[in-house]
Amino acid sequence: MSTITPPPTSTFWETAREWLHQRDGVLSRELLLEPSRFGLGQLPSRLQPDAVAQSTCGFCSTGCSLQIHLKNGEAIGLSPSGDYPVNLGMACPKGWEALTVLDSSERATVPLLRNASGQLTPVDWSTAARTFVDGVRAVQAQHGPDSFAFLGTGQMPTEELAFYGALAKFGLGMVHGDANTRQCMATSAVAYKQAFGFDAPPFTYADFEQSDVLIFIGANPCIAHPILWERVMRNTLRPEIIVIDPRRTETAMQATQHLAIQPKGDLTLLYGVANILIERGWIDRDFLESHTAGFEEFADFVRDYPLDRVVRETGLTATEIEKLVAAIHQGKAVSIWWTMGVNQSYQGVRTAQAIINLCLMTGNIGRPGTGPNSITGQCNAMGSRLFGNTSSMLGGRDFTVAEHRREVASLLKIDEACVPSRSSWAYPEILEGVRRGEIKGLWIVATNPSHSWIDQDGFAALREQLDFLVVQDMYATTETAAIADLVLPAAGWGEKDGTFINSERRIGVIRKVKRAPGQALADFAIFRLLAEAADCGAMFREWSTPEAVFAILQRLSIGRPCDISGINGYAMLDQQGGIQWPYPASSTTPTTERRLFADRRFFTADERAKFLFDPVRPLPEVCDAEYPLLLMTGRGSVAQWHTETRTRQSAVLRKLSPSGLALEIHPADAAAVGIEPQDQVLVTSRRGQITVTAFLTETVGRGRVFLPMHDPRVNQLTHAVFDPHSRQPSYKDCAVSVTSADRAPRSAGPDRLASYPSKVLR
Ligand SMILES: Nc1nc2c(c(=O)[nH]1)N[C@H]1C(S)=C(S)[C@@H](COP(=O)(O)OP(=O)(O)OC[C@H]3O[C@@H](n4cnc5c(=O)[nH]c(N)nc54)[C@H](O)[C@@H]3O)O[C@H]1N2
Ligand SMILES: Nc1nc2c(c(=O)[nH]1)N[C@H]1C(S)=C(S)[C@@H](COP(=O)(O)OP(=O)(O)OC[C@H]3O[C@@H](n4cnc5c(=O)[nH]c(N)nc54)[C@H](O)[C@@H]3O)O[C@H]1N2
Ligand code: SF4
Ligand SMILES: [Mo]
Repeated sequence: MSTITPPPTSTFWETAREWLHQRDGVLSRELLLEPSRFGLGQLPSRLQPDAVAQSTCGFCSTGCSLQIHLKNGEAIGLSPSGDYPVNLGMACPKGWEALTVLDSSERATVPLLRNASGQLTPVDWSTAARTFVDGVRAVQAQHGPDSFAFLGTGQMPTEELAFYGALAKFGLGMVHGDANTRQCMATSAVAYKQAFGFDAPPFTYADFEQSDVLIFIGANPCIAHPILWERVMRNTLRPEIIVIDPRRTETAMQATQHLAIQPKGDLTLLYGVANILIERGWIDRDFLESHTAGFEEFADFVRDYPLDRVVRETGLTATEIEKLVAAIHQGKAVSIWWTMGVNQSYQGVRTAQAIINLCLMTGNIGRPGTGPNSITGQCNAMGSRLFGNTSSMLGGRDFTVAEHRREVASLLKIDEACVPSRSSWAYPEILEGVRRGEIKGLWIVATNPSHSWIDQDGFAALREQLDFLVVQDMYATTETAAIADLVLPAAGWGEKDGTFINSERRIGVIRKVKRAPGQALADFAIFRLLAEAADCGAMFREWSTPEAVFAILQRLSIGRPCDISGINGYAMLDQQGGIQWPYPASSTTPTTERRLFADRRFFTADERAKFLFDPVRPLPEVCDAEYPLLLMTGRGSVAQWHTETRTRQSAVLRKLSPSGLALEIHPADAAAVGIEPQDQVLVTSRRGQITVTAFLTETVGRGRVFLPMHDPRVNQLTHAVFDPHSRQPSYKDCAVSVTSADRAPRSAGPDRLASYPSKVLR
């Protein structure tokens, strides 16, 4: 029997508990589509709200709007907004639980400083701020101004991200800073930037309903973006839905075609498909000639990818490939959607561009239901890409361009000398800098790399190299907070104001509907405090509230592709159900849905989209007799969020999650080494060894295994290899062996620091 204790705030919990008993924890579509049948969103009469606030969900990039029911200004429950153009009255379990996860004994409620005996002990905010500034200054004085770096996130409001990046670089003189979006969206950002001249995902969610052929590559939206999948289910065109994924995922099971491709076979497949389309003349010549560059070279190049090679290298049959080609040719509106199966790869950028190339060749761009469409991951990944001030400067500018530095300095009324003229190192380069002893201090905000970074033991070893590690998080118990010198307690979603930008470029407002616990402060307030302590408060005088910063960002966006100067404050965002960028001052009537490139003009100098390509590379770690299986990692269930600092706080989400860590392995591969269902097995890679439960399933395919990323041990196995253009980690392809835990020898484990050097393929 379940032991869920329903929080006293809404009837949802009673209902959910009942439902969980009946359904044994399986997510049901009815819950999403007909919440009222389950009594969701209805509060007991004693708790009737006296007001309602709209707030965009703080988990995934879908950007659902939630109605927060308030009593005396405090949240007492929530329900999905019915009239918001994104979720149309639906929310997944994480959204329903967004308030619950805030109440937890694991919250960071007071600043913590490591004392002489190595214990993290409470200090007041003024001591914390002084320690922070002294620590940064001491490292910079001893090792040079570049020796303190910062690592941020796609999970804070845009206003906070901009403040973080501006304070770190312009106020504190840091040069190197990156965000956890490197783990996630860097590939798409670079692919779009190179091909279109700007990091510009072109689609709008209505495209899910307007396509007659939808292709999902390396994406499992049933688990990772369930409300977007519901949008697909609303498509009335009887669409062809094609899923390209080595595993027969929840999404693949609902598709009309599933191509169970060999891991990392995508680039070969996409080149092969392009080759056939070109050979048969199934291309849009007019579009190619007027609006693109580099097609002829591309057509020459893909001749190296004939059908027999593609069959050999992808594990797919000629019939499967032909069927895919025919679907693309026959479709009136073909859209291709991708996420981490593409992005997290040593050749991710070229794979994403191979998708872009296919859409350009066939004229599937700028029209309803089309597009090469990268779905983002975290709630504000897009905000971090445009305004994070890390690898690109505010508004998608370039630190190395003098004119861009002048613009930003003059718009912010700061001395141009404060703006670094060098680009930042990317995340893996910053960690390489730590290994080499060039980076001696790190300020980590709203990310938990001790769990999530690739080759995590390598990351742990780097800790010893740092003089000063500051972690700013909602929870004091994260694996990264546990190794910090200073922990700054932060308010989370629901406890502060700001805006997020979702996958379809829609800017939505988040609202403070609860007080943060103890002395925790909004990251915004922390940045203001630290700016004052560092004597650069004057630089940020105008950055007084999130909405004031939104106005600054609007100013910074003028004339950029992401121009949002026409938005009239948060009130207009609320009234319109969010607004997609661009929305320049010249726009007068906001429309609910807008896509890019309807005018076929791209952001490159000649306004043409570029064909970009490179030969396919072999897997960096090939399976051999010692490590015969390829390990893929990814999302495990709809109820688990990354390192689970947030989702594990909810009894309902815990109940909806699998208990323990299970390895998906094909029954034939299991039988070959004598493994039975539910056996304890050792999974060993060249970097580490962990014990997990075997889950025998044919869905994973022969020769490969899968582990969900939500357990901190999984990244002890992964292999630190990166895409050369985006520097994104290749999380889904390392060689492992699987043996029975009773019989196999345990590995002693390598010397972590010696083995760390990251392998960026050139
Ligand atoms: N419940 C839940 N939802 C989430 C998140 C979460 O943690 N939990 N995280 C959010 C974030 S930040 C992100 S980035 C998204 C991620 O969303 P997704 O990208 O959909 O999730 P993943 O499971 O990482 O990877 C997707 C699929 O890639 C497949 N794959 C692996 N290797 C290959 C390959 O070589 N080729 C192909 N074609 N496919 C491959 C895997 O089998 C997997 O099914 O989810 C977001 N939504
Ligand atoms: N093996 C493997 N590893 C992976 C992946 C994979 O597929 N396989 N996926 C990668 C991807 S796509 C991603 S996006 C990353 C995610 O990796 P992480 O970013 O490390 O994961 P989260 O658990 O989301 O960590 C976010 C942290 O921010 C805190 N937080 C939340 N809101 C706030 C806030 O408003 N302020 C502050 N200060 N803190 C806040 C949370 O408590 C949490 O500790 O993992 C990557 N790692
Ligand atoms: S789909 Fe994403 S944005 Fe929507 S409720 Fe779930 S976690 Fe929140
Ligand atoms: Mo992500």
